[in-house]
Amino acid sequence: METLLVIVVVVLAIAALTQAVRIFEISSQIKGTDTDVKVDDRDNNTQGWLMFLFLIFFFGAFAWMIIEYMEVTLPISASEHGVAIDSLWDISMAVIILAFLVTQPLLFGFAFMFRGRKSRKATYMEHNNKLELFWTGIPAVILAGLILYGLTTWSNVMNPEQDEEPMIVELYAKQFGWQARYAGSDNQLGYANVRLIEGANILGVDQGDAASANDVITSELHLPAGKPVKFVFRSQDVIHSAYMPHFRMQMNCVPGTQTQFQITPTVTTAEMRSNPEVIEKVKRVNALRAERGEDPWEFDYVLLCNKICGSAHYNMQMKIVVESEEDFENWMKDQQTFAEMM
Ligand SMILES: [Cu+2]
Repeated sequence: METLLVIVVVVLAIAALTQAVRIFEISSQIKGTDTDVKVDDRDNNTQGWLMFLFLIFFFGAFAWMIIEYMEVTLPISASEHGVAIDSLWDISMAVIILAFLVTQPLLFGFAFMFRGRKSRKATYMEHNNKLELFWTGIPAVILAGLILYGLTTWSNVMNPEQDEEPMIVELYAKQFGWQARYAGSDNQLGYANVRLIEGANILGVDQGDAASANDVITSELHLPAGKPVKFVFRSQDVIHSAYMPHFRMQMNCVPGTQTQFQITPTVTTAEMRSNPEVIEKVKRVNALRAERGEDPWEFDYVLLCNKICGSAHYNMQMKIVVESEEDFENWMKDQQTFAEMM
């Protein structure tokens, strides 16, 4: 709140100052006094050097940001398609950073090198087709390449090769939590509708549908590593967004319709916990938690909501456990089917 007030005060102060200058200019015009400031080489020098210093500050801030924040980025992708998403990200960032590193020294460097001087006269140039072609053509070709690459990646992610029948799991969103519904041994989800929600049947699963009897509803998401899983998303109330950062997956959950996303988890929770990057992250987080007297934290995959859906949105999450197929089967055996629950 305090920060907001400071920002408001600064913005208002700038606005007031701008208005004051305008009033001064208008009043001088009315009075007929000359407001043109005479610029000499000393002013040009000051401005030129300020441009140069800004360039150094800008690059320094850029370097600091990379050193300071690279360690809080996500660890390696825990899903098959995530590797392609990461390459797309890395290449896009490489192009953007390269453009930044080339254009900014040109912009501020030229402003410094060619700062005004009494002895120097600027060349008047009206138009140059070659230059226009150069600075329109190059970005157009690079952007078209990036867009094409992005579209191909997207299309491959959304239409994965079906060598194996994916396991069907429904992810059900409501303010403010998640529920998973496994399709059971028939791998077919029973029909469900928000109008059928009653008592313990919190997902509105149709008890009359034969496919619903062996569905399994859980509040923790367990996945076998190396097996494709197709998520079907439903929402009960508002638009939520199922976000699994470690698997590079996100899909909106929209009331009244179904959306879907297929992934293949590749790294088990235990393997990710022993990843050096994750070990470092856990150490850093736990050092901060210890300072506050909080219990240590252990790494877990999470499903988060990535749409601001209400007051407890920030805490709308579900634990994900990726394990061996055997461990998954054992866990599944302990779960109640929908028929047993009812
Ligand atoms: Cu939400």
